[in-house]
Amino acid sequence: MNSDLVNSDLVSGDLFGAPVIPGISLLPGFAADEAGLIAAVDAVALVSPFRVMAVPSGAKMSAAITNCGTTGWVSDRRGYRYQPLDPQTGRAWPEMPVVLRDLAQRAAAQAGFADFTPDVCLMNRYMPGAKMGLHQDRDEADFAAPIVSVSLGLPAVFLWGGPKRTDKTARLPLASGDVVVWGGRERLYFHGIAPVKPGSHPISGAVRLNLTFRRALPSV
Ligand code: MD6
Ligand code: FE
Repeated sequence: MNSDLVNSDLVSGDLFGAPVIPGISLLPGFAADEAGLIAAVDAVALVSPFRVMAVPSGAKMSAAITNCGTTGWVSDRRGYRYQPLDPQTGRAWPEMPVVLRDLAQRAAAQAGFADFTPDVCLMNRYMPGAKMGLHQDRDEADFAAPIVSVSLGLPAVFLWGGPKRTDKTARLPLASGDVVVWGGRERLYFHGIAPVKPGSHPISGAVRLNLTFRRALPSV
């Protein structure tokens, strides 16, 4: 069992020592083509650049964000929402690259969600020191659909809490190429990312990328 994991009542090891968390499937190294995936992220960012968004309090997030797909997640003084236009460019978000959509669908299927059709990929870019505070993902229309989360570049520690913000958190280390599929009973649990440690990744440099594929709009 990975010694970085704490709170052993929340996180146990499977037969092979891989961490097991209810509601979360970890697919280590499932995103094998890191270079191709990072190139797809770069192509999206040429059209809709990464930008730091404000949260409703006015504070700035520490990760920079962009999106691709038919809608995109945005945050500003008015709140959090999905919208079809990039507020920075005034145009539609870039289409979801086929290599990204395909990876998300294969990962979801592997984790038991046979017909996941993501309509958005929210992209987070972390520089060393950047983090993501504990939050719930609750802006999507349908909590039955899973979220597929792909980590690329610098490693990070995923913080996994409970239904209440004050619940204690377990720590799950995520490496480049790891994919997490998240759904079910724990869909609304609090979670976050610990401050990213300084380092260098051969393809991304001093950057961690996280791609979360979601079903944001109701299926028709
Ligand atoms: C990150 N991820 O890994 C932030 N949310 O940078 C998330 O907030 C997240 O990875 C829901 C499901 C999977 C995730
Ligand atoms: Fe989240």
